[in-house]
Amino acid sequence: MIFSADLEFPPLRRAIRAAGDEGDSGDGQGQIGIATKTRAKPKKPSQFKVLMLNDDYTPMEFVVMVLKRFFNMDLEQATRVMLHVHQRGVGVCGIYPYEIAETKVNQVMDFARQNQHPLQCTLEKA
Ligand code: TYC
Repeated sequence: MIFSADLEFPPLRRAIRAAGDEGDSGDGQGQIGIATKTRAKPKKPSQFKVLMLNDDYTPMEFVVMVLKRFFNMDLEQATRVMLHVHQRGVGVCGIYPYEIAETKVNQVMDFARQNQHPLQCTLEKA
């Protein structure tokens, strides 16, 4: 069974389409059907963690700048998160609905690339 909330998550939507599962309208165009089932208990839109990964080359100051710029942290918060990532390998920058989390990841990756730093950022279901 596919609930409409599942279709808010683009990778799952793509997987359902690729699998030709029950979402397929059967017109052979790879189109998915409209989710018509309703939940007795509607779910909140699912949330995604934006994760920052450590590396050996990105300057600490750059990571702090990224956290301030894209995650609206102050200097103290940004420094704490940066040091956590530096010491533990990975850390949470924030938790958002999928589209916002994806936008943040793209903004960070673009900004790092423009500045020739290997900084990596990803998302994970909360
Ligand atoms: N490990 C980096 C250094 O020593 C700093 C760093 C911290 C890099 C956090 C990435 O997500 C990161 N310069």
